[in-house]
Amino acid sequence: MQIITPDYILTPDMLLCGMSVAFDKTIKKIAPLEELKKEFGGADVIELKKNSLLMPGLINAHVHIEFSANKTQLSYGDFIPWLYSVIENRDELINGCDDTCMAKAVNSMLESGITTFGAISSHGMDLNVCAKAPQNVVFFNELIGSQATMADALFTDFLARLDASKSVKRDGFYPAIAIHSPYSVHPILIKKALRIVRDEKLKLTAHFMESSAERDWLDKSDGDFKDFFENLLKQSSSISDPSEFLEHFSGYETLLTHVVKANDDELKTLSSNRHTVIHCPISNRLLGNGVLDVKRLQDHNIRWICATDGLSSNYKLDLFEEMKCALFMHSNMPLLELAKNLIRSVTKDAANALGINSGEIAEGKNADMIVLALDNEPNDELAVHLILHRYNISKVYINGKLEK
Ligand code: MCF
Ligand code: FE
Repeated sequence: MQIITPDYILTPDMLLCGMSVAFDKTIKKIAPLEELKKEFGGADVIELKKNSLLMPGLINAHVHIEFSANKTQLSYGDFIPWLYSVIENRDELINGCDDTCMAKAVNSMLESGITTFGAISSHGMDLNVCAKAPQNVVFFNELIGSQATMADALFTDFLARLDASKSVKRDGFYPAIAIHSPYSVHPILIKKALRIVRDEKLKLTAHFMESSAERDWLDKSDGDFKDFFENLLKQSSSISDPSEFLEHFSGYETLLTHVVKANDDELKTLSSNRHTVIHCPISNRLLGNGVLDVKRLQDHNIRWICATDGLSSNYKLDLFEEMKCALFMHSNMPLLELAKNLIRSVTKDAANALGINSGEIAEGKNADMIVLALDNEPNDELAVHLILHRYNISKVYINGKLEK
């Protein structure tokens, strides 16, 4: 048992002052230090510097670890040119990203206070690094393929990757399923995968309505995707429409990434199915996809959480950076309220969306916690200050173990 003695605790719903936390793998009790010392006699007491703040470790629900080799290869500014650049550089990017490259990405997340991440695994090349990562990992095996003729082969490969991820037996590692997107996964494949989700109660995610090209292709089999599908995949029309796609997910609380171009009917469906939107503001900007209307999501009562996406569409895997960009991007929202929502989105809300027992400094929760060195006493605007000032992260605990 250990007792940590910060000056302040952000739970994240409340700011506590003068309380300490007794924990092993989980948080046992939050109370004044003297009380904890009496109750947990032999516990180690961790002393901290003045103005230290304890808060939940951050949760990055969407990242593509296998794409971590990209720095300047991929073309930014517009979705379709980006996609062509992915296809052109794919082998070089994926093969150029060995375990060392991926471990570096995972370690950079740890350094920036990320104690859980959702890895979208396209090929299973990241399994080893994710299995060994210090963080909790929701390992989303991706299913992709729009051609019915390829369905069997693609599904066999997907099942092999899913099985490999199930053979990882460690605390905090959760095999899961990602459906790439409505334009790239054939309904036959989606149905087969969803049966596994249902039978094995796995977590589920998908990219949805990221670009106008996607919107136009799914609605009208037209727009910027037309040449791509005709020339590369010999496909003249879309394999599904958005409502058909969403229908597959009814009854499964799904994490849908991007959702920038969704219409009101689709948002109603998201809301009634209790889906969560994963918002990746930097990725959206860099791929020319515009700005997610988070106010509209809130009006529809849809939970949204903030994530980085991969280094395929970002320059950093850092949720503080991501929140800062979001704070400036959504300039129509009240500043403090948005800052509080952002902090909650990468802690408590992300944990609930991923179904993990974390994201809060509360009794019974996993001891996933970070310590920040504030430079003075926090005030009512702490959420804004946390996002603006990039305070030093002095300690990172994951399941009670000191990892930084
Ligand atoms: O999230 C970004 C942009 N949207 C879609 N896909 C990806 C992103 N970063 C990497 N990808 C991967 C995706 O998982 O790119 C591959 C898929 O395996 C090809 S389709 C763009
Ligand atoms: Fe993505």
